[in-house]
Amino acid sequence: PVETKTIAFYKNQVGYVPAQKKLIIVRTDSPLAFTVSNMNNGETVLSGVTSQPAYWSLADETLSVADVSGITAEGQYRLNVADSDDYTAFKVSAERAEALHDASIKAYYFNRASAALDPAFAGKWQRAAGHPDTHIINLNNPDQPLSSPRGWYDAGDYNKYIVNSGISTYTLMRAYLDFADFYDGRTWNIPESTNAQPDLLDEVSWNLAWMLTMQDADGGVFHKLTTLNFAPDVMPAQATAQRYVVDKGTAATLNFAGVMATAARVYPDMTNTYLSAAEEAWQWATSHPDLPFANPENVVTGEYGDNEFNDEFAWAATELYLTTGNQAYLTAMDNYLGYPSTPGWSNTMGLAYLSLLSSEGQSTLGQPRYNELKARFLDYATQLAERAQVSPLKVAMNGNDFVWGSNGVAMNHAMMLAKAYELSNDSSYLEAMTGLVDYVLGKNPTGYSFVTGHGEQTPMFIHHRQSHADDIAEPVPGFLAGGPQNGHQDNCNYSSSLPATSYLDDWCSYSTNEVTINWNAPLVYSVAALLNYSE
Ligand code: G3I
Ligand code: 9MR
Repeated sequence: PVETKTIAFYKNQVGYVPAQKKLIIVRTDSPLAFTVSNMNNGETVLSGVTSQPAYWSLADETLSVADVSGITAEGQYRLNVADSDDYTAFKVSAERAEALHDASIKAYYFNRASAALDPAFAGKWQRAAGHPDTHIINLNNPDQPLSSPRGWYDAGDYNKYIVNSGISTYTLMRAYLDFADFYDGRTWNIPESTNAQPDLLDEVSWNLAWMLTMQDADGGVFHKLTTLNFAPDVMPAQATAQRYVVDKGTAATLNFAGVMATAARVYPDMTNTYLSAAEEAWQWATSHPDLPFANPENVVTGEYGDNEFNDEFAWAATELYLTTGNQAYLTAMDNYLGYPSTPGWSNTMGLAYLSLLSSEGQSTLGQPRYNELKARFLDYATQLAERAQVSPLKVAMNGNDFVWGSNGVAMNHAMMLAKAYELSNDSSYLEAMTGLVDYVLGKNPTGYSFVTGHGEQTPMFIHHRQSHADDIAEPVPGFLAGGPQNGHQDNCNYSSSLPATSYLDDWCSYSTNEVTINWNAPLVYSVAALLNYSE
């Protein structure tokens, strides 16, 4: 600790939502008096002193907090600290948060497989169609090719992985179920915007259509549709290597069952199709209850391997129970349901709780069971909220959270906190959720707002093949970069080895600067919550 760092400000660079908590982090060794003025007329609107600074080991910085929540009028403001020329400007604007929300869901349109992106919808990111996926070889049964078009590319790569697709698809349907009024009539200029269905449901349908094709005749579901090696850094239309479906497995099949059973509730016109797909998948999984996926020798693409299936059984059983009311599924759910935790591609236990505690669950579970699950859920959310309260950065992230996709972890924590707030009206959950959204939008020590195109300093060189190969300076907008973590699995040249500051805005850095559908989905959910809830 010889080095004295200068003052720095970490803030939400997109704009604070008027009704929410507003914190600006000041890097300083001692508390500072501050004033906030309205940039429109120069009037001072708030003054105060930052909190007692605290040391954050994950970034090796000493941080203090300026609470500017008292400002609720939309506008542009400037925060000045005493005895210093340093200042920061910030915005209070629901409109900017709404634009961010719409961009983060529009990102799925930009990642559609088997579709040309028309300039009317994609603007300068227009592109030719890639990956028709009408002739896919089954690696285990080459004589039986299949057609498996549409769906979203997983990430910066062009493959389609059931496990990761499933959690993303569920999360977006959850957003619809929880904020239907917000989504009814809300459009973001996609080809289906003029039809009668909400854009969110149109976008999700694109992926459900693909997922259905991944179910084999016996009910089992292929783990992924992939090339043998990752594609070179070219546009979709130029990435023409043969694609394969690879091995059926327990995780993919149960994940598929959970998604399809949920879709049966969300799309009344399609209930029979989705529900029978879900029930056939469930049957297959009960006779193959322990079949983990691992890459075959000649396949090196994303593995999404998992060998712990209780959470997938719990989630699939839950959704099937909620959709059918069938007691056999309730029994299975009781067998497998453990304690809640933050969801991720390999851990779906939290998703079961989100459904059970939402309107579907309230109307299906008896009161005693509902209350018990709710208490468990709020216990978990309380741990997250306490984590935020003791954090010098006021963010519910601890050392274990800085893994590959740490920003996705942040947004999944935020989604859990949003549900906890909905269930309890306890503002500590809402504040912790807001703090996490602020965190990915710039209230962090890297200086980045991590959503492409939204903020003052945003990722320009995401590990996203389209963005890298398209000769357009700006990356495709609305994507959440993976975020800091110090695994350095790509061996790029990082200037920090600390968990919260190991981030590189470079194509090289697929371990911190790739984007994926499963990190954007809880961002969509959380920003919707931010716009819909207020204390
Ligand atoms: O399971 C171990 C755990 O036991 C250990 O304590 C921990 C310590 O680091 O590591 C855990 O394994 C991690 C694994 O994810 C499971 O969480 C690995 O370190 C970590 O490298 C691995 O990262 C995954 C990465 O693929 C590499 O497989 C990410 O979660 C996953 O989001 C990412 O997904 C990729 C796809 O493969 C391909 N498409 C792009 C996508 C995003 O980058
Ligand atoms: O581009 C690939 C990215 O989408 C994956 O998430 C990542 C991890 O599996 O792998 C990337 O591909 C790299 C490969 O693993 C190693 N050689 C360099 C590739 C990136 O240019």
